[in-house]
Amino acid sequence: MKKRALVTGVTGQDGAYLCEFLLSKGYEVHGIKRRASSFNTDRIDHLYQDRHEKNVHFFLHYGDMTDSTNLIRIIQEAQPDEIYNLAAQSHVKVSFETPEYTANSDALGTLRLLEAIRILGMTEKVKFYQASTSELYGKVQETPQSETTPFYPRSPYAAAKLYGYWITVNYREAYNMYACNGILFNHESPLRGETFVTRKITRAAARIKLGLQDKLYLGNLDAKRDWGFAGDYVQAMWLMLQQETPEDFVIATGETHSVREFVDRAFHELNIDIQWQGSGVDEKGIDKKTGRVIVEVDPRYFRPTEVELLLGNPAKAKEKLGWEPAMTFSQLVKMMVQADLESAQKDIVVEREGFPIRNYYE
Ligand code: NDP
Ligand code: GDR
Repeated sequence: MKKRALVTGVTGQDGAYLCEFLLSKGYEVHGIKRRASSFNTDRIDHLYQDRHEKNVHFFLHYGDMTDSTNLIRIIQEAQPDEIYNLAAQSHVKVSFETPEYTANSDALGTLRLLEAIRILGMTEKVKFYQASTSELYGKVQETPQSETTPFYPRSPYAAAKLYGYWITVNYREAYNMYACNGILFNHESPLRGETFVTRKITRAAARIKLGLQDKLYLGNLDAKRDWGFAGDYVQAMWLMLQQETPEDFVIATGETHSVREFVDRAFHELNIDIQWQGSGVDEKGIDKKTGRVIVEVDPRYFRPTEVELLLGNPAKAKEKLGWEPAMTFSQLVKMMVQADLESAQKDIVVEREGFPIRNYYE
């Protein structure tokens, strides 16, 4: 019998990489996608199979983390062996603007899934993965951060994810469920949402190089993150559900870099070297060759409370899961810049043919 997996957040970055990985392992994969007024499946279109074909292994269901009855029905229909809860309002800055919705989908959404499993009497059959996050560490208590580092959330997103973390632990202890938290540090890819800082930088660098954009506006350049590759990280999610006993794991690279360093590296890939001038809100990045200001700070992107430094210790994952990141920081930046360069080149062709291109950036 094929193993069955249900993935929430299937249309997101991790959903796409995880589904591809599970399908390559021979799983039947069910994904939950939200109804939208236009197609929202760009990242998984290559996996799509028409239900009228034979041997279909990939199924999409309409659903939402705020709708319990819908989640119960989908789990009942799909009869999964493994559930990966990736769905979330995942943007930290946006969570300050939509705190209640973020709590509803990220915190209560996790509870709804766990309760659905319990209501359906599937606590012994289903293994559950919760997409927990390094944002839980928030205000620095110690570095590197490990499974035993205390949490101190610094945003409505992180506070909602803290609930998701503990309710997963609670259902494991109360009902003997196989439920795990993957405490994943930032992971990126060419599929990363365009408003997260890495993708915003690589997209802007490519567009500035090709003359489609003048300037890149950023917030806190001093923030430091432990950035890995999403394709490596989804493998760790799966490994967590293949162990004898359910446990929580930190997944990280063990290296940290500032936003400024990411900017330097991304532009350098395109033969643009940056000279930094000024400090704080007056800091500017100047193209050494042309003297043009190409990066500016806009305080609009500052957060009311910031997470200054994330650096993970993935030793437990290495020891117990045999997991290690395969892609280095510089390979990741290069891969993202190349993908955005190709996409900007396509935009130029489209524009040349008289069609408008998307100039939106936040
Ligand atoms: P994305 O933002 O790319 O994807 C989020 C997914 O959740 C999308 O498919 C989105 O649908 C869906 N979603 C949002 N709200 C709802 C809802 N109410 N009901 C159903 N689906 C919903 O995130 P990532 O792929 O980057 O991250 C996956 C998970 O891992 C998230 O939970 C995130 O918080 C967490 N995480 C991510 C890290 C990272 O660095 N990427 C690090 C640690 C944790 P739609 O496409 O329609 O918007
Ligand atoms: P993060 O990712 O908040 O770590 O959450 P993001 O890329 O949004 O920010 C990283 C750091 O960069 C700083 N920054 C900016 N961020 C954005 N988005 N836009 C800017 O213009 C900008 N300028 C500076 C931020 O202040 C921050 O310090 C991501 C999400 O995927 C979460 O869902 C996940 O849980 C964590 O990673 C781990």
